[in-house]
Amino acid sequence: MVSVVDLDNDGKIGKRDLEQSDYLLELELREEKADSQRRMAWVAIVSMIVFTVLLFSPMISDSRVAALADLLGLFYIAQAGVVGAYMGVTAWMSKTTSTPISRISAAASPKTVPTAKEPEL
Ligand SMILES: [Ca+2]
Repeated sequence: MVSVVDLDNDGKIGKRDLEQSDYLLELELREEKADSQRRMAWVAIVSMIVFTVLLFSPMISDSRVAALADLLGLFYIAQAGVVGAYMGVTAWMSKTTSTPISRISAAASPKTVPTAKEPEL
């Protein structure tokens, strides 16, 4: 967790410190979300591989595989859908969401940041 601290080291907790810690918290949550989505995609890939190996192993009889054929088709489609959606959404989000670099450079440009005195809380 991110706590509010004097991030710009000017000796007081101001509006800017709050904004920065808000932003750090947002980044942390975004990273957590991305981690869990990546984990889900990996589980989907690994489950497809494990299921395929299991189906070809002698532990499962041919009749059982034949009986489950329809269900297995749906299983593969669903798992591949999870992986495909993960890749698509990741690519889309990297284009649409603002990156830390773009935000920092926007905040650092003199046009957007007034040089007013930081209000104290
Ligand atoms: Ca400060």
